[in-house]
Amino acid sequence: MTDLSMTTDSQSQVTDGFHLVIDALRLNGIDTIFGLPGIPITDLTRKAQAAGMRVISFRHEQNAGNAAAIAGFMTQKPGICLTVSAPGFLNGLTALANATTNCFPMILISGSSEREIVDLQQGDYEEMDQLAIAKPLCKAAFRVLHAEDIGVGIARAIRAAVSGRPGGVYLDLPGKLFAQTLDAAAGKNSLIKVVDPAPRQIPAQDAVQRALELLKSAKRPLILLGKGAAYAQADADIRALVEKTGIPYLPMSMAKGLLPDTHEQSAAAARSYVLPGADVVMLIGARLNWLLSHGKGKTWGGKSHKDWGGQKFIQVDISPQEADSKVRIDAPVVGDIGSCVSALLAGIGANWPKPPAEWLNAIAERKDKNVAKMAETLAKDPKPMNFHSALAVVRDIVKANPDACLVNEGANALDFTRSIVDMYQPRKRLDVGTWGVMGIGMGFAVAAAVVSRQPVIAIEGDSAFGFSGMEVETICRYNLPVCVVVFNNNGVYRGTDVNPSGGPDVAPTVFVKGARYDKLMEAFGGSGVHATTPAELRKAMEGAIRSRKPTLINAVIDETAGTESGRITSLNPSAKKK
Ligand SMILES: Cc1ncc(C[n+]2csc(CCOP(=O)(O)OP(=O)(O)O)c2C)c(N)n1
Ligand SMILES: [Mg+2]
Repeated sequence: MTDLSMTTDSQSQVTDGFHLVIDALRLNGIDTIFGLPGIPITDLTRKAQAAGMRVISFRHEQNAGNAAAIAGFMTQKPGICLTVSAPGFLNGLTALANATTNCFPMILISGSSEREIVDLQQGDYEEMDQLAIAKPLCKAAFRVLHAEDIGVGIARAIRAAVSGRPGGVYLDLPGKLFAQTLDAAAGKNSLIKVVDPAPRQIPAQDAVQRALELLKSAKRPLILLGKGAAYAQADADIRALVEKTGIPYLPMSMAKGLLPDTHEQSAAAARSYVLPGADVVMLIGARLNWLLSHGKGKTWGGKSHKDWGGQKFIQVDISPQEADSKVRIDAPVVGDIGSCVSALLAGIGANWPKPPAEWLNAIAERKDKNVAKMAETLAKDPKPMNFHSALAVVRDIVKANPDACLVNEGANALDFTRSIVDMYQPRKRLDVGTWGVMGIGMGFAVAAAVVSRQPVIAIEGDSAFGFSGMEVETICRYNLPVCVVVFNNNGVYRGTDVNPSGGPDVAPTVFVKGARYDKLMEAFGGSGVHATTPAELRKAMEGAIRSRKPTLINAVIDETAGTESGRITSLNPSAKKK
């Protein structure tokens, strides 16, 4: 329950902008701020901490923003990122845009400079028209000019972030606002405790019926679970829907673990068979974006890259505008995922016919073959260690610690981890999402540890890690149970490229060879381990989970083992002219 007491002490007759912001957040059950102090918000961080909020201070705003975004995904409450004006704001903006793209609810609260000077472009300290710049990159953007409007401003930001399709919201708080005073009682009255911030959206009954009829007609049905399904926290109903229909399913990356990846209906190990093979596909909180080849082309059995594969689609989504955005959707079901799934579940009743055995057997056959092939690869012990032999270890550790969150970024380090490491619980796999953005690693790891209080394992490409690596200090400072494993293959994709000109600079994809990322962690009092074999990696990971001590393992990976762009080589243009 939210503590309704105000930070303004009862004796004083006035409150101010600082206290009203804090009170408004607390009134709405927000207890954590991820940010980076400086003018004009330093005192806000201080006073928030004094009021009992958790204030997690980062080394770069982008990481604070990513932390806020993933906290939003994990909790359905908007994650708060707090930054200073212009440069701090811009540093946080990438995370805000990424959150919006991924439908993570977050609010970027940024201090800003004097409106009168900014608007006349007279050169204020950190002058920037932040509201205008944020607008196209988020779901909504607001500015509060008067202390008595802080309550409304925060309420609007919360509603915009979590209602409908969640996303990023920008809230601009000019420096002058914080010192404005208000009668304490009037201030308290001006705050709003948002009632029902993310109202359920019940799907129309005829839409549900249409979807069920189409699903029933299928000979080769498939369910696709997206990140939206994971976000919905409708885990039991989603599992019941999958199990009662008996339909094979594919989890998108961050939906892994919604049902355990070892579930017999998972078709993940037969993805390239089920996508072109299915005749009716039910998308639940999954968009037909590039990650699903836009629902057409060869991935789906189409003749060429833009051709429809012949599937009929049911799309369960909170946004009515999602349907038909890439291919025809025969049965859109619009509503919040929880309400839609429970309506579908009610509609299927007890005697839903299982899909034809021919389809299920064909999938099982492919799965078995692929799983056996993978087991063979994972059992090898090559020297040097490669992605597979290292990930065989990570797979065991995650299996033994299903409560742990798994943060993951990189190219090969991402793709191999996604396909090799099984997840067992919902919302435990946190990764690069819709954009495939590098740099989420340490921000996500910090937030995952703070929010879940469980151990966090971050599997990081050495390039990916570099984007947020300085936050190992943050991890040590807050003594978080984070085990970072840097898959060190000396570069982006591989460490083997050479400068084609023969000049002294190394190739653009290559880093310092044999770098010791473990020493970075040691610099701040954490534990650093240099691991060159699966046995060393296993021992170090087990030790990190057991001790809950901040740990960074420099896992040396064969520099020849990766492929360019990992699994998405086909999206990578390369010069035709040699
Ligand atoms: C912000 C951002 N910048 C650049 C990229 C392009 N990019 C994709 S993967 C990657 C790094 C891959 O190298 P690494 O993390 O070491 O993974 P590896 O394939 O070597 O395991 C880069 C730079 C990106 N996705 N996001
Ligand atoms: Mg690398």
